[in-house]
Amino acid sequence: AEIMPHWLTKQATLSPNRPAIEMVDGSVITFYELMQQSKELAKKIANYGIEKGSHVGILSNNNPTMIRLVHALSYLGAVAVLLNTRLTKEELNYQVNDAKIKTVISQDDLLEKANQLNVNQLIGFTALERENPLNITLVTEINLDDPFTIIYTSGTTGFPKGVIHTYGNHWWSAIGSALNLGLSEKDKWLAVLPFFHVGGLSIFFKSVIYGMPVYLVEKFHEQVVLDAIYHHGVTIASVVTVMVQRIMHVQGDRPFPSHFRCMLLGGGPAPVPLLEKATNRNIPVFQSFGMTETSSQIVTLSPKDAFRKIGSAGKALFPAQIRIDTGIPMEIGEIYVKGPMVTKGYYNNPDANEKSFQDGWLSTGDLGYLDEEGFLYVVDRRKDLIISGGENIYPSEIESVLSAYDGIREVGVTGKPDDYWGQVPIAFVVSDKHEVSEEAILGYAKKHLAKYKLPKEIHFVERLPRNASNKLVRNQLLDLL
Ligand code: S0N
Ligand code: AMP
Ligand code: MG
Ligand code: MG
Repeated sequence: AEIMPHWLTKQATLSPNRPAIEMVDGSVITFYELMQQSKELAKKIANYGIEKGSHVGILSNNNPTMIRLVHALSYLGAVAVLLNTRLTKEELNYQVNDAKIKTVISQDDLLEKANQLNVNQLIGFTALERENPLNITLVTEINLDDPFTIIYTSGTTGFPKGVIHTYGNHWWSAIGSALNLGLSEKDKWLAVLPFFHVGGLSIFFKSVIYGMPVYLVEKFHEQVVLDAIYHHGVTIASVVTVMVQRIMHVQGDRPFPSHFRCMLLGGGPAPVPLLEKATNRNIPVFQSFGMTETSSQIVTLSPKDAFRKIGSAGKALFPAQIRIDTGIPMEIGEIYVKGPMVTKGYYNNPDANEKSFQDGWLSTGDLGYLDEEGFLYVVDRRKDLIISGGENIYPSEIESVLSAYDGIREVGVTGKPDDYWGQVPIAFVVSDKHEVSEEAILGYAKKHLAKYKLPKEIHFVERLPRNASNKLVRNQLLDLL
């Protein structure tokens, strides 16, 4: 086992007075304060019987307490299961049950939703703060093989899978990123992506490992991001495509200050016209390919290659490898990845683990090719996956909800290109005997599905495209329009 000192404790001794977290209201938390606050919180959480190996659900939108909580759980050796706050109680309960979560800690504003979860203990942030700290011994060393976080990612079958990240996965993700992007004394990383996804969360592990301040934004707003870049010294920002579009729209012709050196773009495909516009405007967009399973970026394209290789996601980070199953340059095949930032597996899911790993390589399900110089081009996503504004949706999740609705005989869902979100889900319905209305279907669906998964259009059709074995052919659905 590989043992190292607890990251936050270490950084608090190396750079106690350096800002760890800066907030929009001007307040600052230093590394020493972050350590003290996280340890204090750990001792309060210990009142609830949380100990090494416990799975604790966190239901929170972006805020500093959420980050203290993740560090606090590491001081107990417990595992943080990050829950997507956009999900319905039904979707959350699937994850709560699957991850065997007994305790959820929730932001006060989300307690109404959290109250509907099947857990033994529900603790609000304020209630937790009011506890007396227990006098217990906290973790001083990290074992890189131990699990640290679990984040669910949607699966083809319609059921999400819990991706386990060890400390080692996060460590190597942070190291691989620094070896690729470089690291400067002046760096300050903008955290505006949701922290319940790995792209947002990983920024805070980079922060403690590098000794780098994070500028924490609780809710995405174009102007707040622009202010952070122009006036608060942000040098790197992690974003998804819709954020870049919205930022560029409000930015207008003003060039970015020269200290802003990297806009790390991930979470889905980037339209080539957007990349061209960014290149022409000197906006330092680094395209990347990554997934929950790879603990954030695993392939990245630097702006120096951006023009020459427009549309490519770049090359594998130093500790990582990519391979296309055909093995032939320019030939499209499935993308395989390997490296110490890649998850060792899904929680409690031997079937998925069996299917996804071959000789240490993770099969991504995505299709792409490598050019002669080894640059990756992603050409198509894993089976039927729809990505709307960086949130993933599988048609089967929507189909199984809608097909249970009285009056719907058959349903097929697919992604439709959308200028704003990239893609949105739309549904094709063969209705049963009596008439069903779009309103009624949506009213029903929203009880079961997160808002971003609700079909943006419902088309009533006579029949669905099916193949010889009567299987739905989703990629022919758009032809019905
Ligand atoms: C784009 C965001 C910010 C939009 O949310 P916004 O504007 O805050 O909306 P709300 O005010 O909450 O709601 C307004 C209405 O919009 C609907 N809505 C919200 N989001 C979506 C959506 N995605 N699709 C469709 N509809 C949406 C709301 O429902 C509401 O509707 P009404 O008005 O009807 O009530 C937000 O969506 C967002 O934050 N997206 C990003 C999610 C994300 O983080 N994705 C990445 C996940 N992947 C990874 O983490 C792995 C890759 C990775 O690590 C990475 C990714 C990016 C960058 C870097 C990295 C890296 O490698 O480090
Ligand atoms: P998630 O685990 O939710 O972050 O989703 C990861 C998925 O997003 C990948 O499996 C791809 O399907 C897609 N994706 C990520 N990066 C890119 C990219 N550069 N181009 C196309 N698709 C991408
Ligand atoms: Mg995604
Ligand atoms: Mg998802």
